[in-house]
Amino acid sequence: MLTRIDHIGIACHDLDATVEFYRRTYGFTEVHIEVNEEQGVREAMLKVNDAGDGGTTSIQLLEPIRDDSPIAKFLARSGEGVHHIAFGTDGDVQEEADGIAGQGVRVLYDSPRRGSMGSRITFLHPKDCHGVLTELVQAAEAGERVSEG
Ligand code: CMX
Ligand code: CO
Repeated sequence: MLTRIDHIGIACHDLDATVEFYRRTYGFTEVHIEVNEEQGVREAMLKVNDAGDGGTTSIQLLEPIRDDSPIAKFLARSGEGVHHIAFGTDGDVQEEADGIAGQGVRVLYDSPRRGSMGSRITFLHPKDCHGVLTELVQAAEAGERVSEG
């Protein structure tokens, strides 16, 4: 089951400046920064709240590290702004994705890839979700969390 908003993904040109804006303006001080080579981003997760199901709800700021990454492409076309929403599941993310694929929604990955802090992620095509790029997230168990970069 999808039990929370895990995060809102926001594309930005300058990660450090945008993190500073969120800290200063909203007081979100719990920040985790990492590089995800596969996704082509340097990213920051700013925790907004505990979600009550063991997960959290965060703002994910995304700065491209390559010109051919999805975030670079998005910034070139649309500029800075909301890029995707991510729902958190309390179960297996692939099972969740399979169920949604069965309703005719395109799932972008054959199997989950690595997201922030060791989570498992996949995406649904925005054209099948009323214009919203949608991510599904299974948080790592507390003991499995890995941070990189
Ligand atoms: N939200 C809504 N619509 C979007 C979109 C977005 N973020 N990105 C692209 N689109 C739309 C475009 O507007 C375009 O629409 P039109 O055909 O009407 O013009 C259409 O989708 C195709 O756009 P495109 O630029 O050709 O985009 P691509 O097909 O190359 O890529 C997508 C789109 C979703 C398949 C690609 O961005 C992707 O694979 N995303 C998943 C991975 C990702 O986003 N990683 C970064 C975040 C990592 C993280 O969250 O951890
Ligand atoms: Co995301």
